[in-house]
Amino acid sequence: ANSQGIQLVDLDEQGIDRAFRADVLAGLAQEQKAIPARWLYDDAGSQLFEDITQVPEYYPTRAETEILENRGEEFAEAIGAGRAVVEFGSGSSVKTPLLLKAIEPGAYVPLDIAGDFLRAAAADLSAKFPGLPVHPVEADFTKKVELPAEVADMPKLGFFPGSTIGNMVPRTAVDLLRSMRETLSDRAKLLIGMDLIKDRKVLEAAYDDAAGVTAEFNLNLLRRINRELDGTIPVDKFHHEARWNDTFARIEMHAVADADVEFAVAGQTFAMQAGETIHTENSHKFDVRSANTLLLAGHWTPVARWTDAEGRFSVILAEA
Ligand code: AVI
Repeated sequence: ANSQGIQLVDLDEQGIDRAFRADVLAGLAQEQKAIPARWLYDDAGSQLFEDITQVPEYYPTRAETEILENRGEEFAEAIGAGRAVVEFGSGSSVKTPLLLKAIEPGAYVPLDIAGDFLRAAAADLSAKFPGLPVHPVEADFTKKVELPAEVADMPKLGFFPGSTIGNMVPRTAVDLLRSMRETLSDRAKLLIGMDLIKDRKVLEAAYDDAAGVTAEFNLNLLRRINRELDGTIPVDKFHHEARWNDTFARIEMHAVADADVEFAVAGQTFAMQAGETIHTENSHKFDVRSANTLLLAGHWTPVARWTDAEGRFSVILAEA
């Protein structure tokens, strides 16, 4: 199974990321080859994801932004003022200000594993909201995080936009939601973005745009393996595929071999037959019930829900 965990970087004597190597070697040894999606996001991959959010077929970013832009008054009423907003993952430059503008927060606490993104996001927000106390925390939020003493007495609002929860298989998603619940403690609320099940053609197009940006994003993982793990994967003999898996209600990204290929990675050899794939990402989609069930399993009670005008994406408010 593919999942998106987070770990601090641990380099060996050659400067190779041990966790990356272990995940890739284990994933390529499986019958259905699979590499955890978190490895898509090196510098090139992160930039390509930013580019994806701009392609016409990829609606989630625009749909969620529309909700955050238009429903500010309802957020303010449902959430209340004075909460410490704890954002899981470095704040995107657009979405976070929309929320902070709407709800009169008591403080802003961005959590991220990557210090650079974190400091940039914190500086950005401080400039936009001069009176707002900002307390960045560099941490792995898949586990309980100790929040700064300054926000100890404030009720918290967790913020997890983007439907990133959908990139995890349900058991990993449930673990994360429970960790968030622990981090945010009693009286907490959680505002979370969850993308919705829809026509499979729309979904498949969103993950296979005509300009080929998502294809580039996917195949960049193979290039990264070649760069960082001394790999010889013939990337030009692979193509990108976005598949709807109806059983698990998810889009899957695969890198499909166009011919029989052999290659080496970190000293080990692998063979694939034409048509065989490396599974590189899951993006689960939800309906009202599956979203609610996931939240409840994660120790959160859903209390309000908003969608964009076209009903493509949901933002859900839940209580501890
Ligand atoms: C980051 N995540 C929510 C994106 C998604 O829609 O699952 C990643 C992505 N993969 C391909 N396109 C976008």
